[in-house]
Amino acid sequence: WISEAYKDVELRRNMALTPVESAKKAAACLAVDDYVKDNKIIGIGSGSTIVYAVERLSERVQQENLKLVCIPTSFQARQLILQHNLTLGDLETNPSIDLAIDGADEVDNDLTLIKGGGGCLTQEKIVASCAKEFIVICDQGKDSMILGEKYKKGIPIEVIPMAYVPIRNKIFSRYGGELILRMGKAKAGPVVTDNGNFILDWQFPQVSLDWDHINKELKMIPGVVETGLFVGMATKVFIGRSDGTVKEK
Ligand code: ABF
Repeated sequence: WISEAYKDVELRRNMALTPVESAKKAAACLAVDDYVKDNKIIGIGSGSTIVYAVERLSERVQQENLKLVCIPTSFQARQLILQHNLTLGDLETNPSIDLAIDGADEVDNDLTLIKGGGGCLTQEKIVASCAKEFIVICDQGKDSMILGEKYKKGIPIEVIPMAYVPIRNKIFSRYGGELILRMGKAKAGPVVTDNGNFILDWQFPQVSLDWDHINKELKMIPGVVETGLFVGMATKVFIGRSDGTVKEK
């Protein structure tokens, strides 16, 4: 009876979600249920889809008494972990992570990702790089054939503030496109990341590019801290659809 009642509550909760939110939730819950086991160290990503994963983690911790340590990728992720009474850890005490779960802005068929629309790319990449498995969760609006076809804001590049103009010029002269300094909502000044840096959004020319090579070249420019290109990092991607089904790739 309790579980039937619980399902009804879930049903009502789902009905209140928009199609996109239902898709995010479906992907997040399946990823947590498929990959999270007891006694694991788990990297927690940022954004809106990860919220559903943390909610599901919290449910499972309560129901199954799982012992998990959660490593945040941002201030937002840290808050989420604490709000859900999960155990907070860090890379100093847990430098090796079993599993990282995170959202993405776009995913192509090689599992190359654009991330960083929320500005947390550097810590997200560090945490993902420390994880044995890196699981991505998103809705179908992020699923693409060619990178750049869905996420129109371009590749986020975190830069040291004093270097943003020379970096912008170097990327433009090498590759073209447009590089926009990301501004805060009130346009009062640039967005400042959790690491105290700026973000350039690179709207690259729309052709098929060697992302691994480009990522390495961008990283060689002095002042570039990190890029939102995640190449060869994702183990698996869960793509939710609004009907609650999930595509895996
Ligand atoms: C983070 O959140 C980012 O790297 C990415 O920009 C974003 C995805 O957000 P959402 O889950 O809200 O689509 O994972």
